[in-house]
Amino acid sequence: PQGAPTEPNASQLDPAESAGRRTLSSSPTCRFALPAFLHYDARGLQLFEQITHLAEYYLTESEASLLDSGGAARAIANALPEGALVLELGCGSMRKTAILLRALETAGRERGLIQSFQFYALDLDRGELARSLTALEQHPPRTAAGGWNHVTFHGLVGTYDAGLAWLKRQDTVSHKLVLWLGSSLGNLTRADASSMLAQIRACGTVENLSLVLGADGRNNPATVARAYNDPHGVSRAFALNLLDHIGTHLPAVLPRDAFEFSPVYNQDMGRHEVYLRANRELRVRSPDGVVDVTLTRGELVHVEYSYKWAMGDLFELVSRSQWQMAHVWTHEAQGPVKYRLLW
Ligand code: AVJ
Repeated sequence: PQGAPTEPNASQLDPAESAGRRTLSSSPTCRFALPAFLHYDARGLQLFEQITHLAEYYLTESEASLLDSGGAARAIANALPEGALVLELGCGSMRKTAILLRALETAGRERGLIQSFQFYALDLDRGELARSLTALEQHPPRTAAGGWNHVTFHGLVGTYDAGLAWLKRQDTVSHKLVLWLGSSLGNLTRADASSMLAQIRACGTVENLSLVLGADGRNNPATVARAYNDPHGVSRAFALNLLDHIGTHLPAVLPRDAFEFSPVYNQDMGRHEVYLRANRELRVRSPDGVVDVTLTRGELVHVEYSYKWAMGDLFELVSRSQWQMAHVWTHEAQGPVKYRLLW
């Protein structure tokens, strides 16, 4: 009767709103959600790669600098047993992974290792994976005469579950190192992150399995909001691409022109949230009739969480899922912005 507020919880809008970046202290009500992995078809991977080059998206650069000048890549490469299997979950373009792979190549040469490190890159799109792996293989470190001598490359197409089931079966290797970089764990709720770490833990023993985990900190809300809603519109295109991706499987079920990009940083929960907002009333029916719902005008469909982790919560997460932390590298170059690598 008084007219619906244009924004959920509009009274709780943060001052960052004045800069066009919304932050809220509680999540809007939402009846529908789609899994975040739907972002990552070939186009989605390319758009995400573009995001990682944006100055606003501070995560990639923070992690790269921990691996590189922070010395993480070198420390890990020096400690990794000869012939070890390295599996990267959700490898993307592997721009940061390349830093570690170059360190492995160098360590292999310096240590005079005979057996190569076996690098397995796991991601969802076969074409993008092949392209990224080929590009990486064609760029060995300058110090490696005649190409990569100490790293062998392999691709795996599939989900985390499939990749981890495969990893568990690899029981003849000297060591298994799992890379879960780029704050990918942020897409999982805190409870699911804990299950996922336990699931990785179950792929080996305390002696033969280790993990490198990249996690974004609970940074300044306006900084986070800008990272996920850049003025160039790449973040928006990345979110809306999910509709195109669904459209290739389910044509016209979720028409792209019926939705707007609606990102928000939820400061209390320490997570960025992305919704797609229906700009008109919309009946959504799957071809098999199993799904048949009507979205109201303005209704939100949740498509992504990006959780931010405070150090204390990370410690708790790690120990709850039966891991022991050997090292933490923290990036704090841009004042309050924190990003961590755990090993
Ligand atoms: C690839 C899941 C780590 O959540 O920060 C970037 C994806 N979404 N901008 C993130 C993403 C919007 C990214 N992860």
